Amino acid sequence: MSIQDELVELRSATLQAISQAADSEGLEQVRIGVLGKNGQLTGYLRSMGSIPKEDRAEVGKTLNVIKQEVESALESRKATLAASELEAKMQAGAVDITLPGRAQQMGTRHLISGIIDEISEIFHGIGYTVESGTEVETDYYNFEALNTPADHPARGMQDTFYVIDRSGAESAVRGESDVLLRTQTSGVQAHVMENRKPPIYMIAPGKVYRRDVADPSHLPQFNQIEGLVVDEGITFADLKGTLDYVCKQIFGQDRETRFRPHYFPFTEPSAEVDVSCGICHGEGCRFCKGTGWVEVLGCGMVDPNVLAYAGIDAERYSGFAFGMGVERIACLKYNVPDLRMLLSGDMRFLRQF
Ligand code: 2U9
Repeated sequence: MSIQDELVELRSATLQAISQAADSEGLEQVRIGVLGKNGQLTGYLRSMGSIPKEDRAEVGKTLNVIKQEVESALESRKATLAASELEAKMQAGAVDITLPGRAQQMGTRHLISGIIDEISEIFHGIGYTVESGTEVETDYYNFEALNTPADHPARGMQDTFYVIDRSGAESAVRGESDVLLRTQTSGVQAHVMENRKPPIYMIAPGKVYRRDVADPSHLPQFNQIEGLVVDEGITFADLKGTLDYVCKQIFGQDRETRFRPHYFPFTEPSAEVDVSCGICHGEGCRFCKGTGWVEVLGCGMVDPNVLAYAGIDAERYSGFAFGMGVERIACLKYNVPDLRMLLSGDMRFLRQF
């Protein structure tokens, strides 16, 4: 085969490969194979010196014509492929601006916030102030000032999360740190007693933390509303009258209350308060485990030691305190069987309230 025939064959094979290249990448491979450093056409151009002198001009002319043809075919195929690739890309990322937008779901106030507001309103109505404090507290205000020293057995009932101080990490291993996530809001009352003179009529709503595993009746983080009254002449009758009134406001006027003796380190005497079951009205059913009563809060007369810790004259003043779990109150009020449902974030559940 003469060199001219070889070139004619190379020309038609190259132009066919160019027209058949499926994408820019394939086209680039064709270009490299023909015009690249080691390309076929480049090879012929390089070997011009070895072509007999009499044929050189003719072969050179053919090579130049083929080179120009190939270059212009490459250019035009490149433009065609680029346009179709851009089109495909635009199709893939296309946004249909005629589609209706996604409506933003309106949020609602969470049931727990609703109950906190409702109970705060009830206490506000009988002259109580609503106080708040920090969720991180010192061991002193969370336990010690509430008559619960380090070796007190009641500490075990309320194990918590200790906050590690990075600057003194070795001494702040669990149990040695004296900074913790509060297990009760009681520190707020202790701070108020230290900073304000009686009469004190206050509640402290807020988040508390305990080293508990979540189950239908426990959460490692929940909300409490605790209350404290310190004044002259406060008796257990004041405690009973106040909490009976508040329970009726929360659950309904038809609900009875009963006070069962109990133990808390910070109050003496102490009691747990039950309200008559809202399902069976005291008859006994599955909801109240056949007793006719459901437990709603704890309370007691403030231990004189606790008053003394805060610098209050326990001879002159007496007081009562109480505490309730807001999630528990919410579940009792709305017959929710599992505390964890309140944290599920399921809008179908939360919108009901
Ligand atoms: C001071 C003095 C006394 C707070 C009190 C309770 C009773 C109580 C629990 C109910 C369910 C907490 O959410 S719960 O786990 N609380 O029963 N709390 S008296 O007494 C205080 C607080 C502060 C200075």
